[in-house]
Amino acid sequence: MEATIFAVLVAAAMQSTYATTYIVGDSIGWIRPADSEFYYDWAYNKTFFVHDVLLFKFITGEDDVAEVTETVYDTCTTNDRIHHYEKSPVSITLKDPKDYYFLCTFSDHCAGGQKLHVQVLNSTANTDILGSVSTLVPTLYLVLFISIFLLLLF
Ligand SMILES: [Cu+2]
Repeated sequence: MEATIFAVLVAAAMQSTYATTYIVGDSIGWIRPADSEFYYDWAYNKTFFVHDVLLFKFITGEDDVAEVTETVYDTCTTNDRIHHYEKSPVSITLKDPKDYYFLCTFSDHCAGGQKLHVQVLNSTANTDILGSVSTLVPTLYLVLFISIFLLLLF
């Protein structure tokens, strides 16, 4: 029994080391924002790595998600899509270390700022200070879990 709990805790700790799920716009979700810079600001202080997940939450039929090229993102040419997702919620795993561009294809939503650009970094290349800190925190959790486990055992 303890071994099972331990395995689950370790799996949870390992998971947090390798992937983060971001709810796009946090509590605001994915809508035409009041402030056209809203999604730019939302992404600005975040560092995205390969395997992270973007979760777009919106009302199906009122908004949607299209993955597009940089040019389309800049110009809001909303009929030119790489991928198109219409049913909320939309979960997108950032599989490649590259720039991803998303927008909403409904009327003037993109022009109003309902668009998102994220730069995704290779998770094995996060050797900078920020990367070291973000992998250190889950490791501390893992050490904590192991300590609790050993306390329960003996
Ligand atoms: Cu929209």
